[in-house]
Amino acid sequence: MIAVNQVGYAAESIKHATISGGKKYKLFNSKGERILEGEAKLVPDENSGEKAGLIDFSEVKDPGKYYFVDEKGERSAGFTIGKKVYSSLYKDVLRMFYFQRCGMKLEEKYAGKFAHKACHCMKARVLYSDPARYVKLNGGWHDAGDYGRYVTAGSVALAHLLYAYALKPKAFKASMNIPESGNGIPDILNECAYELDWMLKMQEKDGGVHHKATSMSFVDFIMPEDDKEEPVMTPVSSLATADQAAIMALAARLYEKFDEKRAKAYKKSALAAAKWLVANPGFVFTNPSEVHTGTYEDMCDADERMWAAAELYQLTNDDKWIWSIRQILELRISTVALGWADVGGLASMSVLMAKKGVFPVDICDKLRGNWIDEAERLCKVAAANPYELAFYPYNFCWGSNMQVLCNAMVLCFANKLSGKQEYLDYAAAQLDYILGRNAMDMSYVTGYGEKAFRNPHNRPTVADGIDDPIPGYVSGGPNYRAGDTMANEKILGGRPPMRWYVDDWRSYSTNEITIYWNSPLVYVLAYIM
Ligand code: 9MR
Ligand code: ZN
Repeated sequence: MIAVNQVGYAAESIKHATISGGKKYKLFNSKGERILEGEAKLVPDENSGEKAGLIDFSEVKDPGKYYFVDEKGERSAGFTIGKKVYSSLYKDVLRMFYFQRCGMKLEEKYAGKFAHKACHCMKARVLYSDPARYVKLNGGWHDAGDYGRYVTAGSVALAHLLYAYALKPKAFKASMNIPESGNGIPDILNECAYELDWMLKMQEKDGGVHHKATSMSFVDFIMPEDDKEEPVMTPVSSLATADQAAIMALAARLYEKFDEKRAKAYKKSALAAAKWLVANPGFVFTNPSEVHTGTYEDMCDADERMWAAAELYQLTNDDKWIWSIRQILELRISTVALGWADVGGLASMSVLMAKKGVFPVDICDKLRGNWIDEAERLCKVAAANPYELAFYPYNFCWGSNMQVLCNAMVLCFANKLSGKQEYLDYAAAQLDYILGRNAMDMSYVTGYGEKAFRNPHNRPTVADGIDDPIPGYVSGGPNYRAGDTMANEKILGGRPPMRWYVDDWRSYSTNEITIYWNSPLVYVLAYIM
C-alpha cells in the first residue's frame, strides 16, 4: 500500500508518501506515463504495526494529477501537484462552523442541500442556581455530533481561529459565503461573533460563566430543529470563566477596528469574568450527575487562568496579571498544550504574539524556550518513523486527530518564532497524515480525498437523508482506547493504534466531529498556505 496526501502537494514543497507491504514503487501521471520509480527502505513502525518506508518525490514539480502503484500492482489514491491545492479544502473546513450554527435557519443560499430550519430557540433553564429562571440562549455553535453548547470547548475553537487570523490576516480575505458576507468585516470575525455573542448569554451578572448548556441527555439521531428538549445551564465553573475572560479580551482587541459595539460588549464580559476570577481563586467545577451530556471535565484551572491573565494584561495593563502568570509558571504546567483541557499553549501564543516590550523579557524567554523545545521534540519523534507522525502509540486517544493538528500548530508557530524551515516541513507532514498519508489510507476530512471518510458521528448527517456528508469536517480519528461498541465489534482482536478507527456513524469514540477538531486545521492551513 502507498499512502499519500490525497488532496495534494504544493509544487515547490517537500513531497513524501509512505509505503508498506513491499518496497518497490512507481509514480504515474494522469496520462499513465511513468514519472519515477524506486525502492524505499522499510523499517518497523510501532504506530502502524507494520514495516513501512518513506518515498521522497519532491523532485516532481509539474502541475497535474498523479498516483503511485506498488509492487503488487495496488494503486494509491490519486493526488494533485499544483499551486493552490488546498484552497477549496480550506474554504469548506472554515465553513464547517456555519453548519454548526444553532438557533438560526441555514438557508439554501449558503447551506445548499444541507439547509435546515432554526433549532434550539427555546430558553434555557438555570436549573442549579436559580431553577425558576429561564434565559434567552439562542445562538452559538453545536459542539460536535451532539447538540450541546459548551463554553470551554467553544473558547478553544475560537482561540485557534482568532489567533490564526491575528497571525495571518491575509489568509482570511476570501468570502466564506455566510449570511454576513460582504458587510465589511472579515468573515472569520463574522463567524466567530456568532459564538462569542452566545457566550455573552452564558455569563452571570457577577461575571461567572456557566460551563455548558445542553439537554439532560444526548438526544436521538434527529435533525436539530426536531430536538425539543429543554436546554439546562450547568453550574458556573472557573474553567469556563477563565476561558471566557481570555477569549473575550482577545476578541475585544481584534473586533475594535471593525465593530466597536461588539468590542465593547466583549471587553465588558472579559472584565466581569476577571472580577469573578479574583473573587474566586479556587478551582470551581461540577457536572451534576444527572446531566449525561459531555462533561468536559478538567482537574486543573491553572492553565485557563494563565491564558486569562495573558489576555487580561493586554486589555488592562494591570500588573496583577503579570504576577498571576509568574505564580502559575511555578506550577510547571504545560505551556505548549492547545486542546480543550490544557490551554497553556494558548497563553504562550498570547504572550509571544504581543509586541516586543509588552511582557517582561524573562517570561517571554521562558515560554519561547519551552515552545522551541517542544517543536524540536516533535521533529525528532516525527523523523524517527516512516509516516513522519509526531506520535507514539499511546498518543492515539479520543480525538487523536486534534492532537496531530495541535502538534502541527506548535510547529507552525515555532516556525514563526524562529524561521526554521524544518518546523514547517514537519507541520506539513502532520497535515499529510490527516489527508491520507496514514495506515488507514484514508483522508480524515469529508469530501476531500479519493478515500475520504463518509460516515461521521454527526446527528444532522445521519438524519438528513442525504447520502453525502457535509464537506470539510474533520474526524476524531483512531482511538486505541475506543470506548464504543461499534468500534470494538468491528475491531475484534484489536489493531495497531493507527488503525483503531472505523468509518461508521455509530463509532462516537473514533469518528465524531467537533468544532475544536476543525479549528486547528484552519490554523495549520492558514499558516501553511
Ligand atoms: O473530545 C472529548 C475527548 O477528548 C474526551 O476523551 C471525550 C470523553 O470525555 O469527550 C470528547 O468530547 C465530546 C464531548 O464530551 C461531547 N461532545 C462531543 C465531544 C467529542 O466526542
Ligand atoms: Zn441548535
